[in-house]
Amino acid sequence: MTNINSPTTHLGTCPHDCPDACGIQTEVQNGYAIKISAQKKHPIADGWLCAKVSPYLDRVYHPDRLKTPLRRIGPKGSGQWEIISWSTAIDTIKKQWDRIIQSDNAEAILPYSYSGTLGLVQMTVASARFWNRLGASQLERSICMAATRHAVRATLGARMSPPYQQVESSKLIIFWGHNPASTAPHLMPFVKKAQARGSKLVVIDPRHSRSSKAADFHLQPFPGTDGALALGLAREIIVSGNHNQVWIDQFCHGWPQFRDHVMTFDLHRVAKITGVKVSQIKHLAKLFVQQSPTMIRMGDSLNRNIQGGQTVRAITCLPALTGQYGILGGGLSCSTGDYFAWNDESINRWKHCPAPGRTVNMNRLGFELNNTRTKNPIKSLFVFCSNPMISAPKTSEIKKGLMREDLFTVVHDLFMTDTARYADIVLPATSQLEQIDLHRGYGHTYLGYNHPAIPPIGESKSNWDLMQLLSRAMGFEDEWLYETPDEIINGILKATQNDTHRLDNISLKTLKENGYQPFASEQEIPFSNGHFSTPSGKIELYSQSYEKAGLSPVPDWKMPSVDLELDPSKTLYLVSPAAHHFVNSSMANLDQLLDREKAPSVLIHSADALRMGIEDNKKIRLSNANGYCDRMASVSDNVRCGVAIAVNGFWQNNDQQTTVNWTTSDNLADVAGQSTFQSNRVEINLL
Ligand SMILES: Nc1nc2c(c(=O)[nH]1)N[C@H]1C(S)=C(S)[C@@H](COP(=O)(O)OP(=O)(O)OC[C@H]3O[C@@H](n4cnc5c(=O)[nH]c(N)nc54)[C@H](O)[C@@H]3O)O[C@H]1N2
Ligand SMILES: Nc1nc2c(c(=O)[nH]1)N[C@H]1C(S)=C(S)[C@@H](COP(=O)(O)OP(=O)(O)OC[C@H]3O[C@@H](n4cnc5c(=O)[nH]c(N)nc54)[C@H](O)[C@@H]3O)O[C@H]1N2
Ligand code: SF4
Ligand SMILES: [Mo]
Repeated sequence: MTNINSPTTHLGTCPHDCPDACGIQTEVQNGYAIKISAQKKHPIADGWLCAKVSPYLDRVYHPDRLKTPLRRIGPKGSGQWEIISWSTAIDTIKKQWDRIIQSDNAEAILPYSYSGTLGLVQMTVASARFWNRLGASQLERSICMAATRHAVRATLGARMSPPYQQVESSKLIIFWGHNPASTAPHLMPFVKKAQARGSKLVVIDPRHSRSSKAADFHLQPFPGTDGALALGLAREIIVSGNHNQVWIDQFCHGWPQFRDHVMTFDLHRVAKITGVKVSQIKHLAKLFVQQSPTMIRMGDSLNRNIQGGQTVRAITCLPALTGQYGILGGGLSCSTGDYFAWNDESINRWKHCPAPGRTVNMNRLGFELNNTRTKNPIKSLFVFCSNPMISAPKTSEIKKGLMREDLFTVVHDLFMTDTARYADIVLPATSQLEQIDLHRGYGHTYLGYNHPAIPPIGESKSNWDLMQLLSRAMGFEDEWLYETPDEIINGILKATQNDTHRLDNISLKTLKENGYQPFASEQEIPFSNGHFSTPSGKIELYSQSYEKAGLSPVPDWKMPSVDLELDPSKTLYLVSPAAHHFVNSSMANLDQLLDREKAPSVLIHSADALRMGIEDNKKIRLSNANGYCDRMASVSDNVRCGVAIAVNGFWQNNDQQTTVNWTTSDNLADVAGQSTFQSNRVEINLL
């Protein structure tokens, strides 16, 4: 007989939107999780968890966890609820949807989900099968890194970042618009090992970040000018004769056009655009050619820009000039997302579904909710794994849409988020400790299985359990809507094994036993076979796909138009990067982490503050045509002049405060329907 008091250990994987996808383990005693830690042998987690997930049990057992379904009984957003049973909740949803489908059609229902969990079952499949079967609107999932994916694929054919471990062999590491000390923390030990052996770290970021503290050289361009900086660097490398012509001739397509184009980016012009001195650009160009192998680690903030696609293309072309692709420690690191693709049909089941509904860009949620001119307006919104009132742009429009009396909104979450507050029905969701899943880190090359460690808290249900309830209510009989999570994982693994050799030694059984398994070796050097899966089979300095799409085929940078309504003497760029202690808005309701992140503030350079008469710790308003956000000023020299920084993720907490996304626009980038959070300017006024 087992002793009920002895703890059991359950292997899992961190589900959050973070490239590290750490292997975790939970100790459970008498059905209660008593400790969470990193798996010691997990090659990336290496026995330690980040600041945000270390106190995870506080999140799992938080008194504010939703425990039952709720129905709105007051005006929208009033916070007045009654507890209802699951069967009443599902019945209400079914009745509303039947009505909507009859009067409009299923396209009038929009499922909106994103990165609460990155699991294959609870995110990917739960966002696909039921909704496809229903014929609901499709969601263009372009809030995060769609332009990067598009631009890197156009240039290299695939996003094949080298495993973190290979950074140890780099002589020069460039964090470009990236702050991994906060956002990919398990990369840092590999970088530190390289530095201990004499490698140099360059950080390109308008602010001082936790990562720039470790830098040997820090360049601080204006936000959104990185494309020009990359093209200026390219020019400098070429005119100084330090490019590798033999390599370029063999592996690149469109060299003459690229070379001629970058010649227009002379360093004086580039210095004026970027605010970086000519001498600094020259110094970086020198490091770039002297310190081979060079690895550029590119952050996604760069693609959240109206020229996001062209910016990423310009940066992706740089390592090609000195032949860095295909060598150990060289190249571009951004995502391992294209090592293989999950078999699409096994996820979506398109063949058994009606024609997909129209596609709604998630960055235009507010616009679409208020779009009465369309043939088919959104009548019902179903949000899970996302908190668009905080994370999506142009909050004023989203709020206006959510307040629509004729919109039937359901939110499934662990907490009463700022989005859930506007729902008609709120449903309680399980945490990672309460659900099965499979994960694939986008920073490394391991799959990680997640065993549930504890039973669901209260009456909470996982996303997939909820999809099954909805399928049954809507009368769907297809057996693939009712598979267990393990059956789903097994089916997708098997279907994908027919498409790729990468999963040859991986099975559901081995994953469950080991907790994680590699799908590529740490020694594999991407592109070392010299093949790039672009139309030319080469690195496309001149992109044929961009040409076809009517975009500049060579990476370009143009001066964006300036918002004439803002007073230039009071206007700063506003950058809203990731917080150290939250993942997007997740975890931003935990007191311990809020205390450590400190009160929401906006960082302003002392010269700007002096010029505008702003003092440290005074309340200021950041405003533009989209709206405003009030913050305490934090005056220091930790950001370049002309730029303000307000980290993203803080909650509004019943409208007690506004967030940065009240000022961001829903304009889309040049490619892939990408969000443009970082193309933002605000006027600053004392309150
Ligand atoms: N702790 C924590 N970790 C996270 C997240 C989180 O919210 N918190 N979010 C996760 C997600 S979803 C993502 S996509 C990643 C994002 O992780 P990162 O790619 O690191 O993104 P950010 O923190 O947005 O921006 C990184 C740095 O880029 C700078 N930056 C912003 N705009 C520009 C620009 O135009 N040019 C240059 N050169 N620099 C610029 C910012 O000042 C910031 O210091 O992190 C993931 N990990
Ligand atoms: N201004 C500005 N805005 C940004 C960014 C920026 O840099 N600046 N970054 C953008 C980026 S990169 C991203 S990826 C997006 C992220 O935006 P979102 O995907 O909306 O991420 P979160 O805000 O963390 O909201 C996730 C929600 O899912 C819930 N959740 C967690 N696990 C589960 C689960 O298993 N089931 C269910 N039903 N719910 C769950 C969490 O409690 C949380 O409320 O934000 C974007 N917003
Ligand atoms: S958030 Fe990232 S670093 Fe932290 S535990 Fe999860 S995967 Fe690891
Ligand atoms: Mo993201």
